Amino acid sequence: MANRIVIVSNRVAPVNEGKAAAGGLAVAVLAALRRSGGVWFGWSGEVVAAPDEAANVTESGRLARATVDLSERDHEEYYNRFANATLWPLFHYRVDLVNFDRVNYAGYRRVNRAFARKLAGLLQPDDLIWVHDYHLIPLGEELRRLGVGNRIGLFLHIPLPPRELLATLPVHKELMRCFSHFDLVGFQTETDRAHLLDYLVREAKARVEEHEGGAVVRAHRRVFKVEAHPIGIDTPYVERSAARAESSRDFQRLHVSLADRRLIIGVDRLDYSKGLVHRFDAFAHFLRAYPQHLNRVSLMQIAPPSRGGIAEYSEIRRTLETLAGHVNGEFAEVDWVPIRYLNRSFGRRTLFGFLRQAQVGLITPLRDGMNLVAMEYLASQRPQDPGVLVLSRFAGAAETLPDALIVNPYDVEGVAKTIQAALTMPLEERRERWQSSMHVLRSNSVEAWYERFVARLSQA
Ligand code: ADQ
Repeated sequence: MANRIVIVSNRVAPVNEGKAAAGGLAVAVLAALRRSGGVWFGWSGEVVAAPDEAANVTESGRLARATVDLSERDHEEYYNRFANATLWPLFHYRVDLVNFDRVNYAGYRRVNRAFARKLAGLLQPDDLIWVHDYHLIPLGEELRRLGVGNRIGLFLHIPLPPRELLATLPVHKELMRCFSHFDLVGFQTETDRAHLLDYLVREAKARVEEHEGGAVVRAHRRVFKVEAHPIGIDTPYVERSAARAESSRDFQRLHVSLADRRLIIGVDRLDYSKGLVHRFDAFAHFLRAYPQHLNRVSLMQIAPPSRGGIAEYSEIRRTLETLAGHVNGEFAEVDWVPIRYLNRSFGRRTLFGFLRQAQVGLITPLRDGMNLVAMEYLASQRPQDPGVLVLSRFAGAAETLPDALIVNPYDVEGVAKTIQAALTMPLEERRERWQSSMHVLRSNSVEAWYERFVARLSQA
């Protein structure tokens, strides 16, 4: 019989996900857990005065959701400060934005310890435990301390930077040692995988043996595997939804408002890692360099605000508002604005319908673990007349989608030139590039990714 799977992530998706607002990951995890039976453990999303000592477990069929609340202080130190204002910028190569403080690190460790304690009581001996992301890097070590001998895997959804950047973190040795307590550590790309190996070899005297599909590492008296497992999307679902969206009211509203003008689209959480300032600059440069597109092309940037409690996020929001205002002030005409900037979320189908109408998907993060929107853009296209993906070389997706037009987001002139190339690309070339990218997306769906990781973990 297959082992029971225990997924651990910072947030447990609400049960109603799988419908309109859900991300592909939540849908894939829920579907797989329902099939194999399993537990999804993590934060409920609630901040309370005194969190309960035990997890709150609700079962539906073979799937159990086990959630814990956080105290105000935990939420601030673990989530806002150490995870999102220390590890997030550091792992996205933004050493300049890191604000290290030992109090927050202690809070991060304390919450990981509490998660381990509350999870341990729910475990059965054969469970496969799969931990997700940077919030929970110490969880493996904390579970081992409690005597948990199960197989435990970690998948990092965000990048891992090179050793010299990691070493700027005062507690890098302690933090990085945590990786060795997992049996399998998975990354989005070969680049991230190589960064961990290089770090461990040079800082922890690790011995590494390369095998097909990954490395076996000996470090800190432990043996574990380090592999690249790029995530995918639910490709057929996105294709279907985008096609169905054509009859929706939002789709028609956008279509009518464009009035035969062409559309470039960007969709990102409002985050400094997504390269939005450079993107707006590049678009302004494009309008100056190719004035034939004035009043002919708009950029629609959808960017719902995230992490409002962190100063850098309010700052990037202000910067972008000012910048969009400048660009629109310089170029707008009575019947046209160059940048349509929307700070809000949309249902997934609506979003895919918007992506379908854009001749160019402009996805130019300065650093990104993978970037699912790049894939969703491709899967949303009309097969007979697909648009062109312009993709940052610094998104993990660039490793899996070489047939996109790959750009350096810091090179605003280069990006402007590539937008022009995308808008003027002949149909035949667009189709060829799109088909070969779709081949990749169809063969690496989010289900395939999930099954592959679980299979590798069960062999680890
Ligand atoms: P994110 O940084 O959140 O994910 P991304 O991969 O682009 O980035 O995923 C965002 C998801 O949210 C997409 O599915 C997108 O459709 C959806 N979304 C974004 N804006 C939306 C809006 N306005 N309305 C509705 N939906 C919206 C992290 C890492 C990534 C990695 C993923 C998965 O930072 O690099 O690809 O995890 O591993």
